[in-house]
Amino acid sequence: MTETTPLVGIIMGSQSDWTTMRRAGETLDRLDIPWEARVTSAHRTPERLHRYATEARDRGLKVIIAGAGMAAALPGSAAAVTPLPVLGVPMEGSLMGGLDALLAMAQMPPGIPVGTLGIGRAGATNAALLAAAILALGDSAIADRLDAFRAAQTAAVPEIPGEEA
Ligand code: RP5
Repeated sequence: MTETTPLVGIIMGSQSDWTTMRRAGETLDRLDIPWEARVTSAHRTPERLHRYATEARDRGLKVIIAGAGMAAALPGSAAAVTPLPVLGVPMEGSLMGGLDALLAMAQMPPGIPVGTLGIGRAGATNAALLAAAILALGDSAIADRLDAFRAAQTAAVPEIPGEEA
């Protein structure tokens, strides 16, 4: 396995999800964690999704981050066929503002969990940080980088509020 073998697979139900899901990739980049991204819809490209999820572990992936909106079956469908941890990110672009996708992801039947994050960009960022925390359990270099990320984040918070930029 080379250093650049992806450890995290970022999948999404549509190209339209990428504007949000790219936050996950950007966050993983800050932690120097290799990742890949694919559009794999549970409804529109079910065979592509099934192939991706069933092959994921053997390809060296450790965590899957799945972003989807509306019916949002993607993370649950992936979780059904891979033993890897699947983190779901609900997309905000629906009549219900993403609440529909949030509930669809969170309300998995017992036996097939999806670790569901918040709606939209915050959820995509936090999915990447949670993936990093999972990877850090078995990789001290990632653990060190995650510690440094959090320390820098803490240092960047002013104690006394200033004027808005
Ligand atoms: C879901 O339907 C996708 O994840 C996306 O959030 C939503 C709308 O898809 P598009 O019509 O924009 O392709 O499957």
